[in-house]
Amino acid sequence: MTGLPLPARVVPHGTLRRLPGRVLRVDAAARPEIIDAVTALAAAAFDVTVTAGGAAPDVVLVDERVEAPAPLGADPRPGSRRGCSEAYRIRPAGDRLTIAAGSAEGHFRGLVTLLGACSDVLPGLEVDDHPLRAWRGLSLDVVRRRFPVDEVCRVIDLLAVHGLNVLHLHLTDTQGWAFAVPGYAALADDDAYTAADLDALEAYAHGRFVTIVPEVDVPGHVPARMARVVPVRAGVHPFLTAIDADDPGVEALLQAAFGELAARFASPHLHLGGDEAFGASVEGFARTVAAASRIIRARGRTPIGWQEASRAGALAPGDLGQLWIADRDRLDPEKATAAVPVEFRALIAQAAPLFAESAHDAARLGAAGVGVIVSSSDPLYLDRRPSEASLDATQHEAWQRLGNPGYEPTSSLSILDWHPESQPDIAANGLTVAGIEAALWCETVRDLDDAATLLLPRLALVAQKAWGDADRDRVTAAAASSAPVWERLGFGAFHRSRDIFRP
Ligand code: TNX
Repeated sequence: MTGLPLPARVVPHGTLRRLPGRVLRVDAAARPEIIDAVTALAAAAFDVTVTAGGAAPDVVLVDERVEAPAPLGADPRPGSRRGCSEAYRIRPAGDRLTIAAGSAEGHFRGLVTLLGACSDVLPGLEVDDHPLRAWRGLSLDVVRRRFPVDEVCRVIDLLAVHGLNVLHLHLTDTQGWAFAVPGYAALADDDAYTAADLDALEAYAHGRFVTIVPEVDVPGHVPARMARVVPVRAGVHPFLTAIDADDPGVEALLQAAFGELAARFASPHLHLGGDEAFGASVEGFARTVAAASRIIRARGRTPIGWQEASRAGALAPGDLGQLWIADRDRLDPEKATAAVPVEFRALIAQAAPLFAESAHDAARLGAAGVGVIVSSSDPLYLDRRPSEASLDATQHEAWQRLGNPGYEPTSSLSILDWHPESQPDIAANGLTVAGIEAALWCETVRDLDDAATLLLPRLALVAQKAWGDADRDRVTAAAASSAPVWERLGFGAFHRSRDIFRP
């Protein structure tokens, strides 16, 4: 048995040889970038020591392109890797294994699959595998919870273990600003990531074949903090303010912020936000999203916006929109008004038309020829409580405060029954699914344990969906067997879902 995602085809052939001391010797001809990436990950996640070379390697990497269907969607990787296939093939050869792939990334994927199946013996695996989708991500809110750099690295390890390849960093929000922008010292929080921190994250992610896609969210969400350095159009509530590209200094700030992201990250895509800009006028919203898109394009990058960005009319074919508002989570103004304290009623009144408009975002994206990253709040928002959490005696207390109470809980396994292409707004508008991204919003997250409880096991199931559907019982068994890997990486507080960890 391998970990998750399960390969497209796997045939076990018994044991090939023992691996004394859990040492796996990979032939020296392998390129150093692969050995480096795998050695560190094997030690951190799999308790296996990978060494290069030796006279009788356990695994031989073969440079050979493996034929496989092209993955669906947008390629998130920086230019140098574009066109590389992640497909790989594992075969027993005598008492060792060969892994064939046409790229370092393919070899890396194959080795990770093998590590998930190794114990103190080398299994005789026959595997043929390739990802269904090119863009397989996690969006991480590092504003509501400022994860230290080493914790973000653990998240990157987790992505690499499960074959995910995008870490979308949500770097700005109402509560703060998570990175330093040169020339705007007053913007950043005290514990914001420095340029050196961002460089460290980028290098770490690159070494594990993960692309970091950074986001500065405009024109909503950010103004509370931006008011320190530029004029802000004020409202009756922090959520009802907005910045406007027409105001003095705003364009220069956008230049500096996106310029810094472009300087620190090689991602072909930069994210401009665009969601929930309740305080912006229609024109101000359009101006600001257009300015951000222009600035991103001028840096040779491609803009991504949350679905509401479609309303600015600034997204063009090849750009990406990110769908997040699931039908069942669309704001019901009557219900919401009844549920909130009086001082929030103005917010609901102002937000209601924008949420109503969200029903048309998908059609607008389709008409503009924009592909979609799918992060539908159902089932991809991991701050939704899993319904089986109510049965979880060990974590009962954590679930009292963890997760967004505004969302109806749903089963962790519901992810397995979801098909992005058949989601009504996507099917009805003939949208191209450019990728899928789970999202971890961190309003209720205090530490890495809380993050673990929300992330796992669901993120591993999302990874399976991104690589392709597989038999449900095998998927749940593989999820359960991943627990030691999560524990080693520091995610031991994962949710012990009864559907997976059967009592
Ligand atoms: C909506 S999704 C948000 C976030 C919240 C999240 C809570 C999106 C683009 N905006 O600011 O954290 O809901 O689930």
